Amino acid sequence: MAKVGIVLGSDSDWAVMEPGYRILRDFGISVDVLVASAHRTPRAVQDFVVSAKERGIEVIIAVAGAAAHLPGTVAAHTTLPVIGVPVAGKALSGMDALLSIVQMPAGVPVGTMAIDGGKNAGLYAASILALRDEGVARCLTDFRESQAEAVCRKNEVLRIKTESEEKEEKNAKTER
Ligand code: RP5
Repeated sequence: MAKVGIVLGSDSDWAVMEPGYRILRDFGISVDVLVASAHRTPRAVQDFVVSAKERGIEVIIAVAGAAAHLPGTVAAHTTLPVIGVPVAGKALSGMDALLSIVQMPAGVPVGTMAIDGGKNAGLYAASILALRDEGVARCLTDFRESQAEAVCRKNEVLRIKTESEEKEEKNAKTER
């Protein structure tokens, strides 16, 4: 079974990552979740990451706010693909975390998502797994199709609304 690891710098980061976790579970992907901080519990981070491959994990998502060194630290301990999710903190609205994660020096990459981009992190991890897992690939295609259908429905609702507004305007003018 396809498997992803999620490391959260704090339990307060869960709200950002939960939509991505849901995507992974909906696609039938198993997920190991750990709350562990690069500065508060560095040994726990290391233990989780070093043993990840042998536990079947193929991609790791690391979620952190503020001076977010967690994704880089995770990447330092593994050659598995690491996806970093910057979390919007109070002081700098996530810019601090974004720059900490995205500006990895050459040699140890972290694929960086948008600030609070937990849902895309789940989808991106799924797309990596989809390279070798047909079931995940099918789920991803279905997800894209239903997303496109939802856009079409919204477009139709807006078209009807704007056309009827124009019609009302025309009728009002001819009545004057
Ligand atoms: C970071 O500090 C965490 O990733 C979190 O985003 C932020 C605040 O952590 P808490 O004070 O809520 O535990 O390490």
